[in-house]
Amino acid sequence: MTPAEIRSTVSSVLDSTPVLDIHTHTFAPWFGALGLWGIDELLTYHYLEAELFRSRDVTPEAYWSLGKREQADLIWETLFVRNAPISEATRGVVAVLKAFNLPADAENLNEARAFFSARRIDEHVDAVFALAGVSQVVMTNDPLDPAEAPCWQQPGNDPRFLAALRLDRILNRFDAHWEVLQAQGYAVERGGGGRTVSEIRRFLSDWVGRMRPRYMAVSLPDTFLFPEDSLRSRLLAEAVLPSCRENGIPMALMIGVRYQVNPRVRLAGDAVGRADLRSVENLCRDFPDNRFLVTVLSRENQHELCVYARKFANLMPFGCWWFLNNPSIVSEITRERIEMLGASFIPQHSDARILEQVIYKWRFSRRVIAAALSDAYVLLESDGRTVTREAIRRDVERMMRANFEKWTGCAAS
Ligand code: HDL
Ligand code: ZN
Repeated sequence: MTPAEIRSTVSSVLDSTPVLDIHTHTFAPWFGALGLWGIDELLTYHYLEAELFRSRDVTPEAYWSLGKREQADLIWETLFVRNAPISEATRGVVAVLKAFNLPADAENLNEARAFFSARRIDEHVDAVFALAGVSQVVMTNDPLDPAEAPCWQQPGNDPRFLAALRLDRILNRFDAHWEVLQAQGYAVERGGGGRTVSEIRRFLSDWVGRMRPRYMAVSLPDTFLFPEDSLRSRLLAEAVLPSCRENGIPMALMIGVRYQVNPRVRLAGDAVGRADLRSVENLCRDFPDNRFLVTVLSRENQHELCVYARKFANLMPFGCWWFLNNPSIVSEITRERIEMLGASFIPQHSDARILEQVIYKWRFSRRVIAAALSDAYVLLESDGRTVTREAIRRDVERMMRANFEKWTGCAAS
């Protein structure tokens, strides 16, 4: 194939391969109001709130005192009317509006609001997933979240939405949440004494049975170390990782957050720090029967993560997370991964918080992944190997879903 034929083949294969989106904050319709969608939610995304405070003379406190629609109106006027929406997150809203043939340059949100308010969520999910080229998404499910826990009393069954058991409140903030565990009937103790470890193991077993999660997950600070003399380290080693092995599911480690550096801006208040990835080295080496999904938040940690993935076959790097999910950085990360790992990694997840975000996040990601992948095949062709459409399809299928399905045991290995 010529380079031009390779590029068009890669793009058409990527566009026609439905992805399994392995990490999102979306919820199936049976979670009710927890599932965010529509133009007001799209505009009050914390990425856009952060950008608002840089472009408008409004304090966070004044902004938080507004209602959701007023907040959305202020963001629309500031970032889309008074300024060109050239950032990643603002351009994303433009792409979503265009996908539904809505004007992206309107002075107000009247037409967009009328459109979304007329949508019925179940059909809307199908339409959004079709536009995004997504077959399934993995949610982020927190059994200690008081808003979510009741939903699991009578769980629905929506095969488009898979569960992931999120453990931040237990592993990072046990002192603030141990009493919630106690109230759910687990004999845990402040500080982790007594039967805490075995009771956390029982808690995990109960929730795996209830949620059927594809993996367990935790986000970790840039200061995360393993092993260390801490309750987190003990719970990870003695409860969480054994439970993952017992249930045949991976552990997702999402490392490098500096939490709430500016609490005034709430969800937008987290930042990034370079982590010591020897923690990943220790975990992969000392727990060879566990499988790890790992994503890191610092661009400086990405190359190390690639190297570790070459050392440990039980390490699956995934995604260009959060502050890295920008075309310039996604390109760099994807290229170094292809160069060092071939097709043995998971290039991306959307991290969508609002349903329709999967449309733009996957459109933007496919564009960048296609360019990186095409360059690799053009080099292969010029170095002496004929590239076929079938070879491209096989690699794309592997990266966009089969690697994950194999890793989580939901497909024949
Ligand atoms: O911890 C996480 O899963 C992060 O993705 C946070 O939710 C973060 O606020 C986010 O939405 N990043 O895209
Ligand atoms: Zn996330």
